[in-house]
Amino acid sequence: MVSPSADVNSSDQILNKISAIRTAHPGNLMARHFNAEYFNALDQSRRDRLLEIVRTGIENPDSQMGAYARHAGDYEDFNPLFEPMIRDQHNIPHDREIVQTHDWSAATSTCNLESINAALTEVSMRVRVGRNLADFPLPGAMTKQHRLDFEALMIPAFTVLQNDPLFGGQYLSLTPGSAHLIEEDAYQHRVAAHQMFKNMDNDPYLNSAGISSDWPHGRGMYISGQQDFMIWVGEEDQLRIMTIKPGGDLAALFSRLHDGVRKFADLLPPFAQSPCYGYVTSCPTNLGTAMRASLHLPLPNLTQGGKDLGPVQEAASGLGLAVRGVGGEHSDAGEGGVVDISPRARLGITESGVMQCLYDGAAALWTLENAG
Ligand code: DAR
Repeated sequence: MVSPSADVNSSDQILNKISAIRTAHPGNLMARHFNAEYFNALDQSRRDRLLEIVRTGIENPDSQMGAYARHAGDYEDFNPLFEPMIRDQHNIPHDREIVQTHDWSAATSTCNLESINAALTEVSMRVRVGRNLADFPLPGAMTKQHRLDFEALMIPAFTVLQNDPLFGGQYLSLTPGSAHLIEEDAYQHRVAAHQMFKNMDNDPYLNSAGISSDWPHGRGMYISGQQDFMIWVGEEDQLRIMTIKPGGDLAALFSRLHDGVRKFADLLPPFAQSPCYGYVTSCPTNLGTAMRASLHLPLPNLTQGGKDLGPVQEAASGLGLAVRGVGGEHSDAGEGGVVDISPRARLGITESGVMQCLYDGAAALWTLENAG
């Protein structure tokens, strides 16, 4: 891509490229909402900053969002770029104020998949939140030293967790030379077990955004002894805090995450939060609660035995759900048509609302699956 600090002609080249992407890839929300007049009115310094934010969506035209924030203030500094994209992604109409409130209270209620069907007792369930410290740049703009300093800042907090009766565990670092270094074979085993994140160097979207730079320095994972509570360090957000377990009791899963997030947050400096966008994350898709809650549901009829996700994605969209394969983004359905379903909205909805949307969506898809 043309280097940011180029002259007006290269700006025209960039604008023409974005216009071509808008036509060829209508799902690229950055290209869909990019405003040439707004861009041309910026001074060179802010044009350069903005072009780094959207570099991923230009270099990867098939992007869903096509932009990652690089500093917590980017969402306010470049709101004319971000707001239309955020409203589109989170389905927030222009006449509704964007405001984020937090409510985990339903996590103390009953929300058990067994109420949908007695067979749903060993469902793979996962819920995670992204968090970034206000004192550091977001991962796309972190230097190698930032990444090492951030990881070093987490170690004392992990030491406290290790001695906690409910969250005791260990920290496994990928940083060469770390006292907590995990060997390559053990790391690959943890990736295969869906506990640790994959080598970020293999993700072109993250590469373009600088989020995967200096891999694997400053990356690692804290995992509880029960293997059901994990904290990723240095992935797409500085922190991804998650609970994962088979079962059906969604409320218990959420409640454990809430307890873990509060306990860990009390050990750290403040998280980056936006007045209207809630918890600040690298990707606009994760703003607000910064929560992704998902479960794996066997839907062999709706997916033609896992061969075609199209029909179930269409049905799920009407329920406010996204559907993907069981191996993460851009993956295929698992054996027997098992798919990963999760609420799309994360902003303008509370944590309890996310859990309820997931439960109600799973019930509706289960009914559709078994209607024939
Ligand atoms: N691949 C990027 C991000 C899409 C949403 N998923 C995240 N944030 N992991 C894209 O714009 O397609």
